[in-house]
Amino acid sequence: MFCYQCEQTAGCTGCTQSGVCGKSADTARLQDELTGALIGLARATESNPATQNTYQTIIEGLFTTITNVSFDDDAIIRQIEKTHAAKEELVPGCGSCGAPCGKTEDYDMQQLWNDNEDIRSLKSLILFGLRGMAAYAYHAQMLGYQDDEVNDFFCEGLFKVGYENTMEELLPTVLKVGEINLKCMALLDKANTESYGTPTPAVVPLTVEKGPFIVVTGHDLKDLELLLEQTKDKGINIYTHGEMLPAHAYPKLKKYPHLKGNFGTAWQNQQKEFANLPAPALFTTNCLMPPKASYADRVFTTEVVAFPDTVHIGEDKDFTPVIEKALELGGFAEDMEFTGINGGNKVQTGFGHGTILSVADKVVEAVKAGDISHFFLVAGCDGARPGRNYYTEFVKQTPKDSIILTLACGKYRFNDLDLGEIGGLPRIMDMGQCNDAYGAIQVAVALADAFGCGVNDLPLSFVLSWYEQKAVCILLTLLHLGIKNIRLGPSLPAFLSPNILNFLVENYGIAPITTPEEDLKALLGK
Ligand code: FSO
Ligand code: SF4
Repeated sequence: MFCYQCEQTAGCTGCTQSGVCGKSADTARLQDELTGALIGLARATESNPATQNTYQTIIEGLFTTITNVSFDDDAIIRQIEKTHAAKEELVPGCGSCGAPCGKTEDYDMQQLWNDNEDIRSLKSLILFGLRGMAAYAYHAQMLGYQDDEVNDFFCEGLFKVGYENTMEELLPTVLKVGEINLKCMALLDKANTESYGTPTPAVVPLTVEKGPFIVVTGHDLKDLELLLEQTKDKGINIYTHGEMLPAHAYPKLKKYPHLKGNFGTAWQNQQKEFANLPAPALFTTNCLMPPKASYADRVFTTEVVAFPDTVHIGEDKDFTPVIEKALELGGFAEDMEFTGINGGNKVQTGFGHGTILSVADKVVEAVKAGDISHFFLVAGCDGARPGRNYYTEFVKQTPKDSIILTLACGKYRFNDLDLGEIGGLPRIMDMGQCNDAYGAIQVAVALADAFGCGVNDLPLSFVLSWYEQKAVCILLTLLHLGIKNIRLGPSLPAFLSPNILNFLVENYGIAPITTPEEDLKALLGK
């Protein structure tokens, strides 16, 4: 096997025996096969118009191959079959053609992994970016939102991964992933806010009340809504986990009185946090770690998330098995007070672009009056590798007159800290899930407009943490927008070849994180 798509890849170069994430060599091979089939399907759309089924199959297939989504070989095989069927729908009889033209065959991913390192690097950026973007497109689709340009670009991008071999073509496509991902995140933002209302600030307790409960993790708000509906008046409380925390800010979700609070921290702590939990956990997306035997019977998956021998909730979205498990386990006998990693007993969320921009005048005034000296976007994924406490220390050391905007699961490193307020706004503001990077971009652009300058001229620094492929598409969006001097950690992606890394350093000033002290000094220009 060969896989180097995430931050925890073996030896910082690539997993070759089995995945650090728990993915087996067989699963990795099947995921390559699936990707090769998707490239074949994308190629078939060159001369045959794609259908709704084509797009859906591509989006699902790409999402399936993201880190910590599917460990289930049977499910991946079904996805490969579905991809072949989608191609058959486009070009009937193609598979049994006596004079194969070679234009619709599955692509062999070994060609990519064994390619020249710069070509491989650019193609990896495109492929991994497309995988991340597919997750966002999938969530939007679940709420009934689609965009033709986004859908078509999945085909275009996959085609280039398979069949384009010049740096001149691949480099602009890398940036185009960022451009289209911005549209995709805008689509999901629209889908989320039109479906559930504009997020407003919410204080979320970390206490779990006595009695039966269900923990919901992942990014899919539709799944949470359906579960809230199905558990109404059943004496079961619902707690968010990981990337589901921002759900508490959406008016149409927080109206459910049994959506009580948040349990646990970021994904990499799940094996510890779920071990003794008297409740089931529902995974709506990544990041799923292989469940330990001690709690495997309490893990439920849905959508493309899958693990062998755990109960999967299918398209009918009948959560009865999860509900029955919650009632059977019964929850805690007494209220349990949990804390975040810094000892805080509550967290805040809901500072999306709607909220921040509604007080934009106040923010601009505070900057002009010298009450706010700097903004930091400290955002991205959490992970298991040592060194990620950099982000906790960084936030703790930021000047008292600075604001920290955050999003995605990396915030659990510091979101229970109380760093005080500036002009009635908390110094740490959680903008939402990783896809809400769209909101952070809106805020940055609005501030730049208000000050009559470019985003790079604002007193705003990007300090990002990455783990999996959604972080790749977001990074490409920031590059597409011309954002410079991003600090990236905890380590740089293994799929950046030295030449491609040089290109990013020279053109965008991307730099690896060092120490909080050094980076703060550099970013504040001291
Ligand atoms: Fe985290 Fe996992 Fe949102 Fe990712 S839970 S690591 S970037 O899936 O998607 O932030
Ligand atoms: Fe390794 Fe990450 Fe790939 Fe898993 S997803 S096999 S940990 S590189």
